[in-house]
Amino acid sequence: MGCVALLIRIFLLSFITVAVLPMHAYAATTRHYKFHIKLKNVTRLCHTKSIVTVNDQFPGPRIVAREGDRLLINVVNHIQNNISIHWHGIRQIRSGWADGPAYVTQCPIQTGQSYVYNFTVVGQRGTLFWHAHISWLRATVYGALVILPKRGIPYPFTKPYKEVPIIFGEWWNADPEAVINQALQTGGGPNVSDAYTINGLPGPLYNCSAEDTFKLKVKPGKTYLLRLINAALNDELFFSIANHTVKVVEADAVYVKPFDTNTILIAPGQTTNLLLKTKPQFPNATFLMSARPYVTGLGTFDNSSVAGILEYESSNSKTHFSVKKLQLLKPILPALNDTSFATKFANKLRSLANTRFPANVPQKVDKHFFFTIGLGTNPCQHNNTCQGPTNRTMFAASINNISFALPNTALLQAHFTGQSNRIYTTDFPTKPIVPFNYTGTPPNNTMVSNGTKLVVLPFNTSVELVMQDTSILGAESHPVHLHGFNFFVVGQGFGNFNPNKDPANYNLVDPVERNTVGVPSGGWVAIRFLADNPGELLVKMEFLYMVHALSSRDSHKLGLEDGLEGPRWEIAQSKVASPTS
Ligand SMILES: [Cu+2]
Repeated sequence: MGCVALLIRIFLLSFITVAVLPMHAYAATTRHYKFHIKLKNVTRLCHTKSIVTVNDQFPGPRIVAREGDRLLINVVNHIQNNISIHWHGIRQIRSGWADGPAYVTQCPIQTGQSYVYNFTVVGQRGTLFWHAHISWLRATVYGALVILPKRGIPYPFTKPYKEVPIIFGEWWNADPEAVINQALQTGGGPNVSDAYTINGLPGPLYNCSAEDTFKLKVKPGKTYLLRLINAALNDELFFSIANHTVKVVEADAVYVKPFDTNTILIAPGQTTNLLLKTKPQFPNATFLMSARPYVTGLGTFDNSSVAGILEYESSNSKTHFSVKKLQLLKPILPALNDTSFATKFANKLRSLANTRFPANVPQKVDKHFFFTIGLGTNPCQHNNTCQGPTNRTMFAASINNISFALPNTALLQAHFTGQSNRIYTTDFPTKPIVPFNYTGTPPNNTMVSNGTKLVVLPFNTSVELVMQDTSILGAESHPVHLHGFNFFVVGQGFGNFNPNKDPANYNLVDPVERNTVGVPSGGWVAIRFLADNPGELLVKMEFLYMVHALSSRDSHKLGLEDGLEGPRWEIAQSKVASPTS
């Protein structure tokens, strides 16, 4: 599959001296869920097709737990495809086997088999989500994962009257597996989606979809907590509600300093909690809430808009008025390529950084990494005709010009059974082997190398990673996701990162802490984190056109591409085939 990944393994020198976390009086609960992976016929945009679901639900069931709870989720596979489920954003402290990426932390669950995911939610509360982590099954297999604070612990903001998940997705009329398989074969970008969805519904801006519209019914004068989740495969999305301001209070299950805005930007893999204070009186109108993509690259993309409706309930139930007669107001969203908005929005996100919720930003750095993130090419194989970007090449995503090759043994298993030598090497370069003008005129030779390479870090290393977009085959914003860790976004900028000047401007006081960040188009982002979670980190990039891993290894059946052991990085690309994230 088109993906680039880097695995960073964190060595815990003694596995015996694992500290036991102090237990508070709070009684943690074990919560049991059962996920039956089944096919179900679903109709959207007047197309009926069979999709993969959990328990016949689309989107899938909501998982709710409190901080400190243990989750036991038994996944039973009733379909022909292999599957695995990833708990996106969960830190998985010493529970790497439960993270879910197929061929990384586990072999996939085969037809007729089951697997119990067993993990405890430690030190996290907020909105996350779960999704399938093999091939493109996550196009329909996803759902909300809500972590409430421990019992008796309030939110650090107004107690909401109600809480509502708002999950963005992407819908293909074709079978998503066929879409990604074709892209992997030709080396071109996958066909773009036919619609975006809110909670599985495309809404009134699409043909044939007025009945398939998400409606949020609210009362005047109340505060609602909207738990936004971007479960789309490829696209960063702008979102706005007509004539309403929202307050951002959390990102990736970490509280932020609250700020008001009319529009938010959310990358695939990110979550954002918003407070919506409804108007004090019944307004004689209904309001569209709408999302559409933020796009910076050269490839084709789905430029359509999804919408739901915010509908006020009249306090006067006797008036049998018709909602349909009310004026419908529409929000104004930024232009599709509004990088200025994206930059300003990113800069507004700050950690709470108070006594209760400190921002433990590493102030000193043990290990520096500089990664170029971008596209490249692999040769077209077997006398085929390819499509990326020429008929003799296939698009490949790369980090430091190395495109990740997904193994066919789960990496964590290889490590655990002492067979890592034949599965991966630990020589991933900490910086580009051949430096160049990353955002200037691209080099003529765009070929990447392919391999399953990782970096080994001693336990408790404090790490700074600068990720630099490249202009090879087009500069583009690349969302990057780290498994098993949150990181602090200490700096970002445009052009080439300057190690002599840029660190002076870092925010080491209250930078936002999250698990997914966008590398700015034609720019760079610097993150810091403490490598305190033994396991394996994957730095992975998935691009629209990147199909590299497959091109040289026929063992890569499609879709194998997601996942690594334990904590991992994934770099998803907007508009690129990103099977994971
Ligand atoms: Cu994840």
